[in-house]
Amino acid sequence: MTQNRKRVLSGIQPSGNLTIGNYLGAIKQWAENQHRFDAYYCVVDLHAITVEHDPAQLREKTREVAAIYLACGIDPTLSTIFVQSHVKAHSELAWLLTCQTPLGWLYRMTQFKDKSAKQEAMSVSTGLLSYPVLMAADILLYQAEVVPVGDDQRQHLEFTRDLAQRMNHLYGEDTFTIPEVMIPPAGARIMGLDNPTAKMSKSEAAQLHAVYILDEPDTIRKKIMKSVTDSGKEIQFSDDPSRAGVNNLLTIYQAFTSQSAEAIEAHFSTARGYGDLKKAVAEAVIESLQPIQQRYRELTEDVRNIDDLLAQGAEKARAIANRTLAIVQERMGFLSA
Ligand code: AQP
Repeated sequence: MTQNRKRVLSGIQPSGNLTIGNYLGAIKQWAENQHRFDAYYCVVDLHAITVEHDPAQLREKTREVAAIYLACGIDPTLSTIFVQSHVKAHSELAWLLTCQTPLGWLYRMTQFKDKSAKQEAMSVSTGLLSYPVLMAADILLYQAEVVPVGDDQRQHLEFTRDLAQRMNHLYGEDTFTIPEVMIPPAGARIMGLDNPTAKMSKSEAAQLHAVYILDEPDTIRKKIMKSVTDSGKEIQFSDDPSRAGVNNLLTIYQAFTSQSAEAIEAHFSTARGYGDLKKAVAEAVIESLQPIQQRYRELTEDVRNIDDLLAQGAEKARAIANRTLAIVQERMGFLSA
């Protein structure tokens, strides 16, 4: 059965509480499309140590992210869910690819520039710079044809394609499948509620920055009611940066309700102001997250089930990843063990 379906791979770092950005940009489209694909979804824990991290929190968040995948509807009978570090081939292929990656390609990456700018220059880890190489290894190991991600990962996907092409040129055109990016039609870039010109991120510490998937309804209401808008009152989609707050709220509403932009603008044309918009957005978010949160609570009553699923997922992933790694090692000139 799986032979006819395209292979997809994607993952999220357990680097904090998952946001509605992570849900709308990534997990929602994974769940919606899993029937169409031979799908592999991993918790990319090795990526989470590219910035300062707490070991106990990493352990806790790795399991939490896996439970959120399941709670959001990723069905382990259709999709393979696993933890990146459980499949050693990710680290091994990453080294082989690192040695073929020009430094200039890495210095160009926007995410590296943004994240390194927030740290003391001398304490920025080499891992943060080579993050895209590990991400390329994640994807290429599975010969993934499609990678469903949010808009911020577009550049890393381009990097992966360039690196795969370089490897194919050096070691044979059939070494790696060249993956395509898949970006959702709505919710591909959710912005911070406190600063609608910056992407909503799970690692951003400000209290009013993000709505988390596991936030209580009252917290969601509070955060959305306090979100930054502007001094106008028109409730319309807009790419004018001064109207980014309202545009972001409308985008969140659209992604959660699946209505067209025209229907949404018509719906809010009689609203009395941004207060009405915020209330409606908060209720749409709360209503959509409620069944996910309920399922999450049930799933985490016994974490052994989650650990068992992750062990099965890793075993299945390992078989594919090791096959690709062996081919690359052989083509690069390593003696087989
Ligand atoms: N704001 C967002 N809007 C839409 N999609 C988003 N994604 C992240 N933020 C948004 C998508 O979620 C997946 C998570 O990727 P990641 O955890 O590997 O890293 P990231 O893209 O850097 O996400 P964060 O939340 O900003 O994490 P931190 O703060 O740890 O760096 C990807 O598919 C991403 O596109």
